[in-house]
Amino acid sequence: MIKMTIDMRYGLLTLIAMLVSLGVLADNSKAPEPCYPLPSPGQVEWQKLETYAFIHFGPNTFTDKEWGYGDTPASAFNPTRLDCEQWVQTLIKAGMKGVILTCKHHDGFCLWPTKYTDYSIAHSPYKGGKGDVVAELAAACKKYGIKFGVYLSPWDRHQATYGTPQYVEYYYKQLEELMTGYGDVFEVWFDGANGGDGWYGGACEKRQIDRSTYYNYPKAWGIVNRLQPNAVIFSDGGPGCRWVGNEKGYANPTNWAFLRDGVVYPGYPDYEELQSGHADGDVWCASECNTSIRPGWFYHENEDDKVKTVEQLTDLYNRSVGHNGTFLLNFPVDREGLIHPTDSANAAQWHERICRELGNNLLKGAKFSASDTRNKAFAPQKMGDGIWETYWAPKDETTAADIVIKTKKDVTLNRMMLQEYIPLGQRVKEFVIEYKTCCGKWVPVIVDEETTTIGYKRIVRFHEKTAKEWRIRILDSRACPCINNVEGYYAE
Ligand code: FUL
Repeated sequence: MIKMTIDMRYGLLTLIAMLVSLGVLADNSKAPEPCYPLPSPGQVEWQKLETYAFIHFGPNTFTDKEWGYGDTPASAFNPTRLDCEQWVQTLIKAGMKGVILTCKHHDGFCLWPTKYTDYSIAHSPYKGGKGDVVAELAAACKKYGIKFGVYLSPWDRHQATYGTPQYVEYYYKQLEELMTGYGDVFEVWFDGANGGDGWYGGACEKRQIDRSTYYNYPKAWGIVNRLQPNAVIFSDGGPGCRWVGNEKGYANPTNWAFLRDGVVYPGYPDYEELQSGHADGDVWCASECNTSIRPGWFYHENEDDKVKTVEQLTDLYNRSVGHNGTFLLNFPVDREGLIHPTDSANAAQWHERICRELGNNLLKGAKFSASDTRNKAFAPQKMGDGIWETYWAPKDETTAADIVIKTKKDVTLNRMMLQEYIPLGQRVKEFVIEYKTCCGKWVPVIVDEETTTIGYKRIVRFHEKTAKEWRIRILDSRACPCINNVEGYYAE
């Protein structure tokens, strides 16, 4: 054996330090290098909201339509018992952390007394023209501590100027009103839908616009960023968060929080790609899974018996929040101005069920170990400490590793929840969950969907198994995995 002199040791350490600084060798004494693209701190906080609500309300509620043509008189808007506090109380019982209101839908009617058109609540019978649903909802949100968001339809079937540059200026001014008059806004929704035909001041014709250029979205987003710097901007392609490419409320099990920069715009024709994101994307843009608690977005009496069941909502939660997305659930407010009792009952029971299914972490107190760990600060036990900010990580060069979880007694599980520490990027490409049989053999649990990406949150539902030892095999990852949380549950 060669004995090293002090000089030799010093030389070796200097050489290692040089190679690390040149990027030839990884420095495993520090935190892992970020794996791009990364979310902004605001995007991380937004994803932690997990579930929030949509409210669709306006003239369509009174005319029994989904897309108003833009010619319904303002006098049609006449709720008799409108109560935004009832909405917010219902949403809180449903576990919602915020609400986004259709301040203006495609019909162009404004739920606030805008300065820029007569086609608004100020010309309706509601509160003798003195009402402002945007202000009433924003105040109720503030009172009960949930977030408030804005939907302002770019397509406007009422305005005579729609299709000209003048309309776009009008749109920006309305956006400014909403971004300044109603306190903090957590999300702004830019809808990509445009069916072409409309009333347009009586012209009653089809108007085509170039969806990728007409609205000059970067300018609209600039207004939001300037006036509401913390708001997350939703559109088909972000920039804050993206549409998930369907209106059924789910993301694919393989779901990347990335998009290729500059490719997707509101009205993007290949929107099915958005269900999984772009695996090779270079900007962070996580998915928001939107759907309505009823078949329609607006209230229709003939859908009173078609409200989504607790079962259906639970399934969607697992395929939205549990597939690395957020869940945006719409509540159509009825003609009186209230959320219907069936909708509120189902939503509240759904929330109770989620709390029951995922409320008791049976892996709490279990011992975590891993086939590789970079150093003590990133020890495997960090996955079981319940602290979001701490995580396990192996060495930089490790892109496949095993995590073993031992419990003191046998536990029966049929759900596992995994989380990546996303401030350092989304990394895991493929994993398998296994349990150890009584004869010491590792066997994969039976899952009905692919176990590929994890992201902010992945909930895996599997056929129940009883064991004392569980193993998560990370088979492939874009860089060393950084896992901050692993929980296990038994859902009856
Ligand atoms: C779509 C719209 O056309 C629907 O009416 C609804 O507002 C939904 C959330 O987005 O694009």
